[in-house]
This record gives sequence, C-alpha cells and structure tokens, in this order.
Amino acid sequence: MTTVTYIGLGSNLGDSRQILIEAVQKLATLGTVKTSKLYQSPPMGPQDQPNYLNAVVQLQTDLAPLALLDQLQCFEQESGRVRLRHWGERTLDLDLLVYGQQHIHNARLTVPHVGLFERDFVVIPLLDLDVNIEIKAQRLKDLPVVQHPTVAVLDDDSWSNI
Ligand code: A4P
Ligand code: MG
Repeated sequence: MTTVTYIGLGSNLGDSRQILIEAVQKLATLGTVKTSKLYQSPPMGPQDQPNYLNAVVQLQTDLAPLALLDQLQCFEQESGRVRLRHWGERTLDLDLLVYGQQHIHNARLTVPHVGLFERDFVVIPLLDLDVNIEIKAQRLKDLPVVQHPTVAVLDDDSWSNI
C-alpha cells in the first residue's frame, strides 16, 4: 500500500546544495517525489555554526516506517555524514516528518517528528507542498511560525531537477 510521507532535508556542511540534490535523487528511488522550494535558514541550536539549506520532499512510497528510516539513515551515511554535536552542524539530515496519518512512538522513531510545529524551516516548505496540510488536527498555515518566518527562499521547486 502506498503512503504519503514527508521528509525534511537539512545541510550546513560541505556543498549543501549538491548534497540536497543528490538526496532528492536517492529518495526518488523509493517512490514518487515532489520537492518544496529551497530555503536558507539561520541555525536552530548552537549559533556558532553556518546557516542551513532546508527543503521538504513529499514521498509516496510502499516502504514501512522503519524500512524507510533505514533508507534515510543509509543515505545520510552515504553523504559522508558528519555530526559533531546535538543540533549541531551536519552534511545531511533526513527526518521522517510525517507518515500518512500514523502516530508512531518506538525506540527508533517518533512520528510526527518532535518539534515540527515550532520549526519554520519545516513548516514553510511543507506548506509549499500542501497549503491545506493538517497534522494532529492542526492546520499548519495557522501556526505562529508562519507569521514571522526566518527562512529565505533560495530557489523555486525546480532546484532539484526532479
Ligand atoms: N528518530 C526518532 N524519530 C525520528 C524521525 N521522525 N526521523 C531517531 C528521523 N529520525 C528519528 O537522529 C537521532 C535519532 O533520532 C536517529 O537515530 C533516529 O532513530 P539524529 O539526526 O542523528 O539526531 P540529532 O543530531 O540529535 O538531531 P535531532 O535531534 O534529530 O535534531 P534535528 O531535530 O534533526 O535537528 N537549524 C536549521 N536552521 N535547520 C535544520 O535543519 N537541524 C538541526 C538538527 C539543528 N538545527 C537546524 C536544523
Ligand atoms: Mg535528525
């Protein structure tokens, strides 16, 4: 059965734009993808780290949640993932934001992703993909972070060439 999922992409080390393009190409091997616009955002967490590039991909896939997480972690490793500290700089971060309507809580996975509603670098690109999206009965377009976003658009949704 095919499920609509949303994956958050972030990078602030290395050639971030190229790393995110390659991540979208890899996600496209798992199902049908659509990409949000490409954004630059100031770091959440430690401030002595570079700005991030962020985007969200809608992925329609047959993979079960943990099998999808395995793939995401594999793609992170393939990008030469370096992760120096919690909420710190990284070459590639792939977060499973939403998996259909499911609520998942286990040792490896919390879905919807923790902190999603407070992160403009996640909410704004999700709205690119579905302006009426609701998560846990919350309409994302009504969230406070949408009123004063700190993210800047770098490119329209053709940035990944998918
Ligand atoms: N895990 C649990 N739920 C999930 C999920 N829904 N998706 C577990 C993905 N992984 C999930 O991940 C640690 C563990 O979380 C995984 O092994 C998985 O089993 P991690 O990415 O290595 O953990 P981390 O470095 O502690 O980061 P964490 O807590 O995931 O941080 P975030 O939330 O990913 O934030 N600022 C800007 N502007 N843009 C960003 O993209 N990203 C971060 C990292 C910090 N600041 C940022 C950004
Ligand atoms: Mg993460």
